[in-house]
Amino acid sequence: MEQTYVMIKPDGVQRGLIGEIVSRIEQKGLRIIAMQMRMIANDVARKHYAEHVEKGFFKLLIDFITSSPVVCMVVEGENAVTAMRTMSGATNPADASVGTIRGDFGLDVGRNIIHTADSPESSEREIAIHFTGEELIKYTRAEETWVYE
Ligand code: DAT
Ligand code: MG
Repeated sequence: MEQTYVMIKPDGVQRGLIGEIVSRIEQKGLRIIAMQMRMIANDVARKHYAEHVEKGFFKLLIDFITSSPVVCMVVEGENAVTAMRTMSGATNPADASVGTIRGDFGLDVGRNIIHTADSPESSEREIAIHFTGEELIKYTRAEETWVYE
């Protein structure tokens, strides 16, 4: 089982998409093993987006992600990283396929609703930034024998 870090961004929360997004994750068969609404502190945001520090959009990105509550999650399942990236869609909602979260609900790259880690290594790094080990809850969902062969 793989774990991935997922975050409903301020626009997703403000637009009332928490339920829709959580519902899609549940319906996919993935297991949410940690979830909390938070205000992201500036230093946490800078750590989270460290790979983009040199980009022209970095300041806007940090201002945006710290502007309003986000919902932080750890999601577990077989190939969870790829599954969540596929469900989220392309970075720019203009390029994201219909049926993806960004494709269905977004229009602007700076308001793309959801963050999902881009690799198992990024996942591990991001989970450690946002959660402690004790906050990750070990359990199985009753339906999992009907999700996995
Ligand atoms: P992703 O969120 O798909 O992993 P990323 O890591 O390349 O994409 O970028 C992180 C976020 O930064 C992205 O979700 C939205 C913002 N961003 C990326 N490229 C941008 C651009 N060209 N202009 C403005 N914001 C951008
Ligand atoms: Mg990224």
